[in-house]
Amino acid sequence: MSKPLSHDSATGHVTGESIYINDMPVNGQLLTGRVVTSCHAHARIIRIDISEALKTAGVHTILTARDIPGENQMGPVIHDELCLAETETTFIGQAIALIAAESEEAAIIAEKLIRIEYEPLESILSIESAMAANNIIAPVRRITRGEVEPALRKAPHRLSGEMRTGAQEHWYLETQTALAIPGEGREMKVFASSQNPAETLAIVAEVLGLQKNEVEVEVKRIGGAFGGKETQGNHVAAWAALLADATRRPVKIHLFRDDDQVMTGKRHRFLSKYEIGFDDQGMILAYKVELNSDAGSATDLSRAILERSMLHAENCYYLPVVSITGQAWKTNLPSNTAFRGFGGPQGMAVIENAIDRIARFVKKDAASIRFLNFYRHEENNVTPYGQKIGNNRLFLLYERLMNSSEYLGRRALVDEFNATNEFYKKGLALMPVKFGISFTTAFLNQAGALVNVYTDGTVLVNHGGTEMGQGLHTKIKQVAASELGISPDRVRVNATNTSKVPNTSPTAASSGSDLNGMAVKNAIDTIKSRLAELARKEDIPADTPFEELCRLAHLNRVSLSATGFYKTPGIYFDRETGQGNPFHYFAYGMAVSEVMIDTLTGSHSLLRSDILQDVGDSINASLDRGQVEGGFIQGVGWCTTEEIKWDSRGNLLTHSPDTYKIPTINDIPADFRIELLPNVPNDGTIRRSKAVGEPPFMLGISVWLAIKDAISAAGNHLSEPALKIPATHEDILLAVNSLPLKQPLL
Ligand code: MTE
Ligand code: QUE
Ligand code: MOS
Repeated sequence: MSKPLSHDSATGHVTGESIYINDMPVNGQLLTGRVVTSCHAHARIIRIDISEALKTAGVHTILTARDIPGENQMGPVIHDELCLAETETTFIGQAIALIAAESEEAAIIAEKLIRIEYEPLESILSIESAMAANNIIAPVRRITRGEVEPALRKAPHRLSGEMRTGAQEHWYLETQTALAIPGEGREMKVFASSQNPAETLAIVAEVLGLQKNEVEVEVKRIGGAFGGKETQGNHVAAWAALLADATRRPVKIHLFRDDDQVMTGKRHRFLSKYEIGFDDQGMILAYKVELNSDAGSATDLSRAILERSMLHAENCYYLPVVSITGQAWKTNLPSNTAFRGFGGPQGMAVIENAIDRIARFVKKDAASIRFLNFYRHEENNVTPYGQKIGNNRLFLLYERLMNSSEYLGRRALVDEFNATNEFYKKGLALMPVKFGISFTTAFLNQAGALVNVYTDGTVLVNHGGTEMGQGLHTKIKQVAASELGISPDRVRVNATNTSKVPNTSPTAASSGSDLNGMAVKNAIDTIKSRLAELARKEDIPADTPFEELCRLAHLNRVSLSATGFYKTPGIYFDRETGQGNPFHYFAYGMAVSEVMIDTLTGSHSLLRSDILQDVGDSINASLDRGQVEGGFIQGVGWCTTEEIKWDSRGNLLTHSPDTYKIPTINDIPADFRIELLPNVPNDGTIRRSKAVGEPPFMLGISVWLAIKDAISAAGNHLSEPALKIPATHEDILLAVNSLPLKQPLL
């Protein structure tokens, strides 16, 4: 099944030898780039005066919008995002001017001498005020099955409410960084920290007014991305390229942590409204949900993210009658962007909260209500968007995890603990996840590769995916080695480069190894069939070593280099009707988490989490476990401590690690048990594996549900705790204190 090959960079990261952009040796000509940004959320720009700043020693150039040789544009899908602001600013942190200087110090001195005169305008800083002003970013979207209003009216029981999920900062360890090196004429080479080198190339070419064949983008590795460098890595690349083009010197921009947090977009916060109808058993009969996202000031990927939230609004549950609507709202905040899960977590959180409420209403354990409503084979196995659920793993996961986590026994222990402790309360919850694998934008489901075999039998693999810590290059190396039947140390995976493999998709949607693995296999199949033909013609014995075969191929003038291509078969989605088959398959996972809260302080501790994840036949079990751990904990952060706040002017208040709390070693479960579901090959993918990058994120919601269970226990499970995501200690305390009836003294 899996090979114990360790991550490509395991030693390199620990010893510090792995090269990031900031470690690259550049000649003595390197200049530092600095971005001057807006301090108003919404204002007219009256005047920009750079004359004093330009006199600063060591400053080479200062650029504003009018100096852009090409198009002033960096929107990835909709062209509604300026590279540099012109007459108006639409969020705090928006780029207005660029400085290239001999040193960071000189650039900072110059920045202070730039005079920008603003006329402040009214700003919109919340989803509610965007709604009141009808400030939409895209037309409303709908997915429906049946008539929801009559079905809700007919249901024996109904619950309705509102659910808020918060923004989230990516907190990649390497902040946004790019190094642009001018070549001959106006050629430009950019070393980028980007999940999407092809799009970085497109944006750089566009702002410089160049053809795509004049720009080259290379990505060796990214110091973490999590979706934050799918589009927004393009911004620093475009700014650095503008400065390099103007000065004809290499220019690097490496954002300070606080600047990065202020300037870049985050996970979309959502304000969602729902109504759910169900019977006495807790079986769902009808569900109506309105998903509202805060897009920020420009479109970025908001449409695709909203779409994915709608396609995950039912999570693992069959909804006979359903109405899902989605709206993205425009505010004066940085444009929100991709973040692990890509809307999935926001859509799922609403129904998971609703199911919790159903369980409390019918006085049954929430896990049993989840089980009752699961998709079932041959009966209720069609999603609201018309895709059939094949290879449903929910029952396999549920049975195995309920047993291995000893759910029922621990439920009794938790109840007993709660009956005998006044101030500490425990909570337990199960959370299932079904995550659709494929870009819902069909054309993105393609990949390319270029495989070079050398005459000594060693192999250099180029593919379109980027390495951001997830271990993609290690998996690709294993795929190439096993397809060729050689040892992995004879295979090297090259830095991702747009001149080797062009027109690629972002490394995103968890499909990096699915897509690029297949493209690499396709290239290797071509080389293998050439070698087989040679062996037949020349009567070369079957046991000839690979390197000898390669040498003979060269002598017989057989090409040892091939491109490969892959496109996912059978996927389509009609946005108008909200129907189709958007996903190649589903990745499933399940988690049980147990927490304890302190009802006097609102603090919580995560006692134990058991996770069971379906990764098909794992290509590399160590890497997959790493993704499950990291994804889960990042989800726990979103659900508990990571809270983003802005002041009334739109200034980010939580702009550094002292005010924004990501999980640390103390936040992992005291008892953490991860298992990969055994013996579940996934037909039709590379090595029958499954995607793993994003799905475990949403299992973090189990911790939130467990916290809610613990708060509920403080009120004898008689009332519904009002809780948002994240449930910070403050929220927990407020929820406990607002329970109408607290548990009486012992
Ligand atoms: N793991 C690490 N270490 N660093 C990352 O930036 N990004 C996640 C996930 N795991 C990320 C990560 C996201 S958002 C995605 S979409 C996938 O990795 C992308 O890689 P894959 O498609 O190769 O799984
Ligand atoms: C999941 C994703 C992405 C997605 C759809 C998903 C994603 C992404 C895009 C996208 C959509 C339209 C574009 C484009 C990108 O869609 O990451 O450039 O024109 O970038 O279901 O992760
Ligand atoms: Mo991941 S959010 O699809 O980069």
